[in-house]
Amino acid sequence: MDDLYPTRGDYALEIERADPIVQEAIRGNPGAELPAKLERYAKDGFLFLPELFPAAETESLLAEAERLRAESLASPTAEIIREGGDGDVRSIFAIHRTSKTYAEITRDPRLLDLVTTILGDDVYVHQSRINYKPAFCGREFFWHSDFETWHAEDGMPRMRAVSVSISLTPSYATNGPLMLIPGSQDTFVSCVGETPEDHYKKSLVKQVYGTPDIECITKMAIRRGIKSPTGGAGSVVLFDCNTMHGSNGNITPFPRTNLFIVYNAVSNQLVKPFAANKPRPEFIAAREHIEILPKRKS
Ligand code: 6CS
Ligand code: FE
Repeated sequence: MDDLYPTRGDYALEIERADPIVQEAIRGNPGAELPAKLERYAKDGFLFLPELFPAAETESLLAEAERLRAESLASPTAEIIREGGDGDVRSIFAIHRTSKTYAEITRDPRLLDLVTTILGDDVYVHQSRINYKPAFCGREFFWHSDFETWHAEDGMPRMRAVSVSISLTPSYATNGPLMLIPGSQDTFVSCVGETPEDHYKKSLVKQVYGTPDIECITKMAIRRGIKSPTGGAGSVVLFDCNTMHGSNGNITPFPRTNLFIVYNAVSNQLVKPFAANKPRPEFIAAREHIEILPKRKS
């Protein structure tokens, strides 16, 4: 298969995106006006939906995250990523497969309607995780494009995936909320350096390979700015797989917990990794467990 987005070589390249951000059928149809929300998504590479989920629902989603955290400390599995290897729980993966509550939320029409409209295809869950960023000691996520990693290490061919981040706690400017560079989704920035063996064991704690060089991030941030949506628990950020993003650590007394679901177009299923020796495990990147999610009957 052609590699439209070469990465992890000796030089940093900037490649113009070859894939639509919002499906051609909507964008290319001059008669149909792109709904304002999707217009914004296409332009910025993300969309903020304040308090999409009401408090009662968000509380039960947060309770489930706390239950999984306690359970994971009692019986550790590969799906659990801890700070520094044995510290606080940083992330738990594949939660749509281990939790009934989260399996249901991945099928929620409030998310699926938007995602399937954006991608113009049936979708399945490529990755799911909870990111805990505990009070006082939550660590940062350095700048990256998710697609760069998914392409290089998982073999995702094209930019046809959407990430959904649901805040289970309020996001303040101070507790390490998601930061995004609007418009960055239009350019693929390749990353320098060959992927090490079993890279995920380190990258999920602290990512070094698969992050663009700082000159490039500086240039992008000066030109385009940095946005950081904040709001109550239950708020959602929908973002394109190539939007440059990251987040600061959390030294406040207020934890920042979020549920992260990645939807991929079924036509964009994984092939061999484009820049790694072997694919990452199924709990990080779905290859066999492909369940097409039901669209709402209209
Ligand atoms: O590895 C992944 O799939 C995701 N996690 C990290 C820390 N970086 C790339 C991507 O967002
Ligand atoms: Fe990311």
